[in-house]
Amino acid sequence: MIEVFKRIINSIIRFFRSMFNGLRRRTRDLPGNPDLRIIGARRSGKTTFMAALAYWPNAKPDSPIESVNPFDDDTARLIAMAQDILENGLPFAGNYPVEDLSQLPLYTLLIEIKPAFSLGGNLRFQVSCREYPGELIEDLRNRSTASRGLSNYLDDCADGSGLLLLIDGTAKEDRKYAQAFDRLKTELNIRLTGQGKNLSSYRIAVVFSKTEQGTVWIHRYDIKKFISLKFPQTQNTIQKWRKEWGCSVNYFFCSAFGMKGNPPQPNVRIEERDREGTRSVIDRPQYWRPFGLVAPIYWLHTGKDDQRLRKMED
Ligand SMILES: Nc1nc2c(ncn2[C@@H]2O[C@H](COP(=O)(O)OP(=O)(O)OP(=O)(O)O)[C@@H](O)[C@H]2O)c(=O)[nH]1
Ligand SMILES: [Mg+2]
Repeated sequence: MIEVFKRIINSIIRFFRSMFNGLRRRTRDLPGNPDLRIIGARRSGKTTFMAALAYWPNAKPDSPIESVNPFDDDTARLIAMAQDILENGLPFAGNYPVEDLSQLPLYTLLIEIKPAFSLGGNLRFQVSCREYPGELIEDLRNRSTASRGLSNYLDDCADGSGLLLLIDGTAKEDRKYAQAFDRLKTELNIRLTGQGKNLSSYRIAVVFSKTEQGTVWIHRYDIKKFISLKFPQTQNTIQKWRKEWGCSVNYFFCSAFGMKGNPPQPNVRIEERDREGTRSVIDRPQYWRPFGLVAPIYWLHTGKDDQRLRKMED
């Protein structure tokens, strides 16, 4: 009798253990496939951001990100370009406006992140991203040029589900960004309300690139202070945008090239520096490890700010 009872108890324990392990390991797919748009001035680092994200070089084993995988041919080509160009210490050629927007590549990635606690499985989500040429910022500022090209880009942008504004953190062009984003707000408002979309559910990630550079790096623990010191007018515009739409805005730091060594130094060779920002290439490709690239994408998708993804240092 006791033997039978023991056997029953053991099989119940086995059943719950296998269920628990199954739950632990199961990868959960986040619903939805956000379709993001990246806007930023010339050489703010848009192509490099996407390429570094897609390539995801030298990930640390304890990184909260399990993997980043290409989902289509455009993205596979971007990775090949990252290997050919960035890994050989060269920069990308700039992107230029096109007549037909369907020619613009739409990069689709499958990103898997580890659970915040050891219990629970990985989380997987798919995201598409389209990069616009930096000229758009100039066109937005220049109210007299209501070019058809600009209008086409804005129409396409209004079809996206969220916006990533990329700003070179080393640039000294606060006024320029403030003016461009103010116009962008007005133009998108017309289009989104025209489509009957709810402005309050829109998300805007403001991302500062090239954070490994000293002038940005020293502010890495206080992004609010950084933006109010270096980009006060842009901050005003974005705050106004958030209030008027009742939408969500969040700020992020990132570097497509990252740091090297201990104490950490920028893994970068500077080619040129001016008001527009910094032009540079990777110094030691074998230690190339970007940071902060997934945090804004994940937030744009879920509205959740995962602090692990913001980590910049070892
Ligand atoms: N220091 C540093 N330089 C970077 C980083 N990301 C990009 N760059 C450099 O910034 C310059 C411009 O990068 P791109 O990715 O071509 O910029 P873009 O925004 O796509 O430019 P357009 O296509 O002309 O609009 C290049 O010299 C890059 O190597 C970064 O994280 N750190
Ligand atoms: Mg580009």
